[in-house]
Amino acid sequence: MDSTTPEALAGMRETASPATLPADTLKADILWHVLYSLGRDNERPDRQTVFRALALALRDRLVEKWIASQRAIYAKSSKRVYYLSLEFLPGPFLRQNLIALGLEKEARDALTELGFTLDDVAGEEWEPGLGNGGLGRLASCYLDSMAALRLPAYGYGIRYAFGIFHQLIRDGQQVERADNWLRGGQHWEFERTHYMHPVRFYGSVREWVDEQGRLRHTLEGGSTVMAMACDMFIPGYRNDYVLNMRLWAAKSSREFEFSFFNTGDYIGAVEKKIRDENISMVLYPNDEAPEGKELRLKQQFFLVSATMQDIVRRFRKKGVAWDQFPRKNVIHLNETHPAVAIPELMRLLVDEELLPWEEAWYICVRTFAYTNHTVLPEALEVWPEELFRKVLPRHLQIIYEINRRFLHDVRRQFPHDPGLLARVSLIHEGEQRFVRMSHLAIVGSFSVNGVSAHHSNIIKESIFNEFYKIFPERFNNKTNGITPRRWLRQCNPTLAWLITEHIGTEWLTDLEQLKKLEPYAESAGFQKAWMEVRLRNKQKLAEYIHAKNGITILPESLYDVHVKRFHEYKRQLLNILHVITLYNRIRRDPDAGIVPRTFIFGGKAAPGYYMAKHIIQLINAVGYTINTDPRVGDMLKVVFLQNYCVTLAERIMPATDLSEQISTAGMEASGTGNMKFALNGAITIGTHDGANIEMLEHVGDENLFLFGLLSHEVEDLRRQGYNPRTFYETDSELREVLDMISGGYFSPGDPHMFRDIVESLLNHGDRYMVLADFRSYAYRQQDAARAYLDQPGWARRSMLNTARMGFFSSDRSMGEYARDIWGVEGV
Ligand code: GPW
Repeated sequence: MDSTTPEALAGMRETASPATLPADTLKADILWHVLYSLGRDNERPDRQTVFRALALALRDRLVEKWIASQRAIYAKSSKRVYYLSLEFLPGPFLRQNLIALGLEKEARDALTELGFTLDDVAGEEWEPGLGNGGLGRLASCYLDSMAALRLPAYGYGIRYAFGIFHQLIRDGQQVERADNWLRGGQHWEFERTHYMHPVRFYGSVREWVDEQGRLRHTLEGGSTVMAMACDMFIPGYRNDYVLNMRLWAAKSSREFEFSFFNTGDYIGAVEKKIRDENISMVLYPNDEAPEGKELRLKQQFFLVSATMQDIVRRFRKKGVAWDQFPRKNVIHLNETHPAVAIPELMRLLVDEELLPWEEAWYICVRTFAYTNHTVLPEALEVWPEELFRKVLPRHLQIIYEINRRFLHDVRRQFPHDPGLLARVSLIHEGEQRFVRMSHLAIVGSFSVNGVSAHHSNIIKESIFNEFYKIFPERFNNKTNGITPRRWLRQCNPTLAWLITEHIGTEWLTDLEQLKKLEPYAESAGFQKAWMEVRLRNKQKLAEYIHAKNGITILPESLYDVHVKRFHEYKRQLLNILHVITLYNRIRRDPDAGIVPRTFIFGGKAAPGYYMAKHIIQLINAVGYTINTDPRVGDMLKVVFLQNYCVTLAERIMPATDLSEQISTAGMEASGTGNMKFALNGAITIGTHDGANIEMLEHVGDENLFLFGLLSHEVEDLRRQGYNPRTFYETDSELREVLDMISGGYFSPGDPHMFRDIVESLLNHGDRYMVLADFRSYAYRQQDAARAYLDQPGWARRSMLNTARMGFFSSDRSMGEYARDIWGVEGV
């Protein structure tokens, strides 16, 4: 019988019991979905159709396990963890889901029979770019680890119709294009079209006294938008456990407003619908610089209000008293973006459940935990009071009451420091008043954590020092981590295989097992195998670069890679100054014996961030000059890869020799790219910042190139009066580089093009201390080049980096959160 006839397919599905779909039905399931879910001829389906059908076939398996996992959580009455984040960056799902379900080989076989390869089919997936960078990606690594650890957890976020923009480089400049990731449908999720919560904005607060003489607050007027749940599944690694990430999409409250119809205003009705659904239309593309727009505040409350309704509904099912709420729930705030959850829970408890304020507050501060991800002053979120009052009038009142009581307590605890109250107040008072979201989050949470040891110390010693004195027991550190399933097993299958051949598979769920590789570091045979795998990865990246950028690079050259969001504090500018320095050395002496290098850059700049975009343009201009200069040849290449995203990171990490982690000391909270590179055997060149410092402690200083000022030296220098010009005047190589940029060497058509970059360094204070660190960076780069010439030595360093990255698994991070903050265990 022909296996593609509807009868044959239906028969095959009947014989497969739903609870245990065996793997060998995968091909039949794909063809079944091609016909019945996608409505296509299943005789010769195209690649995109096969991808969609395979996704549906896997979703069938995921949903079964998800139901079973949810039942287990309910049956155990476990305390639940709610991880609230305005951003998630899951990356493509196909390979991850296959690996977690143990279906990779079956999928390959099924696809081969259908005339496709897994690589081709996986290439059809468009990743959901529902985050900007590190913060969103961390949330997704954490969900993966929560599932691996079988934690009773839920991720909550927003299903933006448009994720982070797609970046093109045109004429050397960034151009943004809309990311229409939902075009063609979404096959991993379930849209719960009948599962909606109302979310209310605006209106005014009416105060009244009820029959018992209580003062009551009721919101009147305003407008209501519906939040529709969309669930995506996150499977644990081969453990039959599946969590969900619930993303809310905005839907108009009524399909059409009847009042408009009554007045015959049909178009007015449609316009209201469109306005409402705008709430979840687009992710704000600003990283570490809040936009302060009304729509963004509405997005935050939209997530919070819908999620709180879900949490309360689940809690109510159990019929226990409200004072048990913190024993049964913990709500984790990923940065302050969802911190309006604190006044929202107070509103639910006080206005709706009629609990006394003190009791409600007692519940609140035992329920919330807050992670801070930045100390950059411009990144700390504040909202103009007027805007807050307009959008969330009752919440502003509640914040004022929280603040009144908090300041009262502070005054009693520190009676002799009158200035203190203004500094810790939840409200910044000045010409204009602002709500300080970080202060709200600290006061309303039982735990406040930083994301690396260094960052957590800075929080305690400087930016939140006064809160640390008030609530010392709340402050703690949880160093970030990354999931080894995506960032080694999936993205670097050949290296993963080499490792597994020698130490078995345990490292996949216990990354400290990589330590067992250390004895092989001296083995010539293993070194050779290691370097062969790495070279093949580098060849593949060279092919990709050739296809995308038309640039030919030497796979044997040193791949020196700087990929992350563009931000002045991340100092891509310092890197390109060094590139130009090498270029000048080659121009002066073509036989200088410089190690052939390929510099690879990637990353997006916020569309309104002028300087970041300008630096992208400079890198591309320098690249053009160098790549077309015949004197340079293969000695130096500069490549800018457009649209850096999770998918592209998966190509780059396995092929990198030198990882650039060169932020101004004290400014990068942790970094997580640093960990991904090192796990794949890259060596780091970096500053004493964020998690670099802990990486150094683990890999040893002979295996990581550290340079530059320390955090306290940056501060001291700034306090003493930093004069960047002295570096310009005393360092002739540096001077030559800056003069070339400002003199139009890289922009012959427009000699002034990059002048303001040099201005920012020489005449506007060089806020990120690029010039102060230049010389020590250049020296350390020379050390790196020398080390690369000794290939066995490099192989040893590379392996030891991988072998010693165990600590940086997100399983370790999540284990610490679960034990020390949340008080939960695996189901
Ligand atoms: F400013 N991070 C980020 F703290 O990617 F909100 N986007 C952001 O908007 C912020 C932080 C915010 C990053 C940090 O820069 C990085 O150092 C850290 O590793 C990452 O968050 C995850 O903790």
